[in-house]
Amino acid sequence: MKTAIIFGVTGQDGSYLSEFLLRNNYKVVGVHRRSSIDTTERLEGCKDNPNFSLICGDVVDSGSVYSIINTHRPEECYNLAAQSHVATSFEQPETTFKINAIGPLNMLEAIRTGSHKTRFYQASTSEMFGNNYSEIKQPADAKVTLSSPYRFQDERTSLEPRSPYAVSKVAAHNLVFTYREAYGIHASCGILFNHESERRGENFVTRKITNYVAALKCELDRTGGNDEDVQSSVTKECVYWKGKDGAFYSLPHLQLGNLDSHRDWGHAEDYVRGMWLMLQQEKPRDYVLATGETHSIKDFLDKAFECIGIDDWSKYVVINPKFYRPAEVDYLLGNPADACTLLGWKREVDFEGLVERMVVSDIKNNREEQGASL
Ligand code: GDR
Repeated sequence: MKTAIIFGVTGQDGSYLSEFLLRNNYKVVGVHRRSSIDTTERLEGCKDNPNFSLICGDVVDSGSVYSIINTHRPEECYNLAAQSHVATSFEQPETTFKINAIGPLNMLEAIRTGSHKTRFYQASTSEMFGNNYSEIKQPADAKVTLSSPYRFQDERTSLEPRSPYAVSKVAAHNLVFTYREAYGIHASCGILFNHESERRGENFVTRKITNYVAALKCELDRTGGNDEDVQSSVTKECVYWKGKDGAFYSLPHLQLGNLDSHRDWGHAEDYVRGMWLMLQQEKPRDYVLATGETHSIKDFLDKAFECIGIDDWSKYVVINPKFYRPAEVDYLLGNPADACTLLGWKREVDFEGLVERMVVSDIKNNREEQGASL
């Protein structure tokens, strides 16, 4: 039985990866930071598995990282621990840099000095490309119609980070390359484009939207309101409507920032399979995981509101400059051709399926919470 250590096990990806590895007969050691509140709710699916154990550790504490890796000497080590919120990295650049760059450095040093056979996965990101992209012209004999010129990012696109978060991830990405070349460590980076799910943190734009849409649907259903009767009040910063009992009900607006940026959104469950595939290859290297499709935040809003039968979301959404970033990444569209060809990786969930799953799950959560408070 192989052992895998996952740093950052309590996050969205950590929980899906744990479940995947346990299904594939691994012993999983999950590492999380000590906290006075319970942060393990995403691990409900693995907590009772006898092959799963949870230990405390901090990636910025080199002694802690060294001791964890050398106690277990795992076959595989996945670094998913990060300060992963891009906007927060502008407010806390030093913390972001320490966790995201010094953290993996500690792991690589522990592997180099005491556990050389451990294969290492580093969570790199499409944010590293910034506003850069590669470009090809549509070939005359192309079998599919691409936007022309076709702009994308892949493993050969150069990195132009635009946030403290992205800079910290580039540092880690380059460290992995260095340790691979200099010491022959089996270390690979997954350059993952945005990947979301029912377990996504609530301050990322997708989950913020699906949470709101679910709350709206549940409130309209509960009070007998209708989209056609809903009015928007700018002064009260809310929408309101008359319920079937004649009383007025309201919900705050959904406040968002830049709606024009484009992201390549896939489902996290597909992406953790890709992480594992990278470590099964004889030779380490970096791979892009993406869907090959891009959508704007407006497209996401369209699809999410469509899931609850609303065609026009404009009265529900207001722009709050607070959610704009000092520097934005405008356009991401990943080309996962290498991962598809060399790893045999393929995403299963498409954009529409992703949004539907998130909205349905948030409606279910909302109804359960409403039921519990009755
Ligand atoms: P991103 O994800 O920065 O791409 O990084 P996020 O969901 O935070 O933002 C996506 C886009 O939406 C715009 N936006 C808003 N974003 C947030 N969070 N809140 C808002 O209210 C809002 N309004 C508009 C943003 O400006 C941006 O353009 C994610 C993270 O998971 C990273 O850790 C990961 O590396 C990359 O994806 C791939």
